[in-house]
Amino acid sequence: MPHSVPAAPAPAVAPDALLVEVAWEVCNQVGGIYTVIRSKVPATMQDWGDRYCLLGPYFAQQAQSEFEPYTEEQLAECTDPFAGAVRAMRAQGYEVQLGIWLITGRPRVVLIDPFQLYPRLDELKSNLWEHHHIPVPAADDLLHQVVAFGELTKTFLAILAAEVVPPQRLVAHFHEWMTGVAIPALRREQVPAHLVFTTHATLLGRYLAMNDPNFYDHLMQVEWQAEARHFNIEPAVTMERAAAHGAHVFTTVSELTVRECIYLLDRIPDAVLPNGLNIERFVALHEFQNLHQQYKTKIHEFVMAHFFQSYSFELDKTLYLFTSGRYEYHNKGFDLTLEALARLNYRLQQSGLEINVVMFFITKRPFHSINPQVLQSRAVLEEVRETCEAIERQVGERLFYAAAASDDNRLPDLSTMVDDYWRLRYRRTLQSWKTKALPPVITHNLIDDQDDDILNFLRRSNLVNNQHDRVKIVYHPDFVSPASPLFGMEYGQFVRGCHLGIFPSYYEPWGYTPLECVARGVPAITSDLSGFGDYVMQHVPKHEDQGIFVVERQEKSFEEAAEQLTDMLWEFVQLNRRERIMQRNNVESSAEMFDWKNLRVYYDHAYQLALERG
Ligand code: G6P
Ligand code: 1S3
Repeated sequence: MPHSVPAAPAPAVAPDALLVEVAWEVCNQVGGIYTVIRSKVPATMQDWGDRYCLLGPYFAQQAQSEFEPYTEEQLAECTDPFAGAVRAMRAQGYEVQLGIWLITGRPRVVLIDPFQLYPRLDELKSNLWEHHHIPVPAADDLLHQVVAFGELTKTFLAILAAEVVPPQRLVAHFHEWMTGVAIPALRREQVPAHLVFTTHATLLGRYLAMNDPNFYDHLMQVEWQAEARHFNIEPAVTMERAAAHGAHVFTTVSELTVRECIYLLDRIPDAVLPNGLNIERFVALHEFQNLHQQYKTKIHEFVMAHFFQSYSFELDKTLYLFTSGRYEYHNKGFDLTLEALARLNYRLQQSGLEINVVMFFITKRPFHSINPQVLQSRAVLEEVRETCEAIERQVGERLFYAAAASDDNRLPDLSTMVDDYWRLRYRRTLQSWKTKALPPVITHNLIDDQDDDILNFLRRSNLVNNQHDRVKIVYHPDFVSPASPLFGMEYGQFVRGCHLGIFPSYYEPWGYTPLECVARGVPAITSDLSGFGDYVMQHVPKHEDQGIFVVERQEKSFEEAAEQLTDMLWEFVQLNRRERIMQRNNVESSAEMFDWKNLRVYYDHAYQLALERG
């Protein structure tokens, strides 16, 4: 049975309130915040409907595919305050667009081009310094866009607030420092809006975690300004701090990030807003299991092309494991995953268990091209398939004729039914395909092959796809997409085709990747240093029975965590098919507790608090 969400029932958020959610990733996919905003829309619209609007920067190329602007007539006819504010802002000479974000829920969005304020950058930057002590250097384009967009956001909200007729009130919710820079100015100018600021990861926390192996032990002693200067991120960190301090309600995404906020931003968050997904479940349970089988078959095709050129193994006894995410070797726990895989390889070799594991690393690294050998192998395997299909057709037709014409009912020798042409072509194609070289551990030619941490680990530990290795590696330094000639599928389809996702992060404010597995009925490993894992530990009793496994890294050494992860993998590979199917059923049924329909309540609590405070 799915667990219920451990939150109090949603308070009725003031029905007279308007809500504007401001994020850099509205109609502009950069990373995890896009997923938060986009997936939350249907649940938010359900309650806020016409009282809800999103606000983001206008970047023509990104907006092109996701944004449908209102025509002049539509804008003129619209009677709500958002349209009123857009018209008023246009009347002041600004370029600002109102339209629909073409995603599930079809919310209204206002997009504003930051570049229009570039002529005023000097003035805006000197105001930021004078009023809020935020330094902005001369040549940093992202900071310039942020500063310009901050000013435009402030202008829009000030106009909108003026349109709001009491008792109607305005809540503005800002995500991340890039939009939060508007907050101090809104407070200074006493714009009557109730301000919520959410940080999804502190900037300094991310840098420190990447560079200090004992980040969590040292967190309490960090001198934020000295460290921010050290990493050359003082302006952005100052903006983040100003937003955190200026908001009526300050929030973050997990208990783990709360600690960072306290020590690096010097404000205790008022609330934690965990991330959810828009969980869409099939009416028939077997439907998602069928999809697993369907996409696993596509992964089989990749695996045959990649490995069988050198040697073969039984696909029916092969498990597909994967990890994915931004290339942060230590933060994302790639180091721990590799260590555990090497140990698993050894255990499998010793055990006599017949299972093989293929482990995929899906991440993004600069590369020259796909390795031509990998592409070539895929192409030749296609030719093998075509040859087999031609032979199948020929044998089929001849067998049919022979069957009809025969006067006994014995099956004729099928091999006599294949022409020499096809026999020769069959042999030649296979001959040209087979090789003695080992299957490459990486699918692309990296620009920096020598210093790549994943490759260096594989070389050091000789985990290089030897025939006797029971754990094989495929490092794919690019996103999986339907356009990719190797996989030719959506990331979500790839996830469905796999058996287990491995995400034992060292630093992860929330971490969507394991949740994306759970939503598709694929079991996942996370860690107690990821917001999601920490949430699961606290709120989901017996989560292992639901196929969600949490590696303990908070109190444990790397060595201990590696052994625990190895044990988890070892147990997983020993499950039989029936057990895996049952486990997937449990995983899928537990996904519901992470649906925004349940988790949105945390946001509403925060808005209620902002209305009480502002
Ligand atoms: C799904 C399908 C089954 C298939 C199974 C394979 O459950 O509905 O027909 O046998 O997947 O599971 P496995 O864990 O071996 O990939
Ligand atoms: C952040 O994105 P990231 O991958 O840079 O925000 C995400 C959404 O809240 C969160 O899931 C992730 O852990 C953070 O790191």
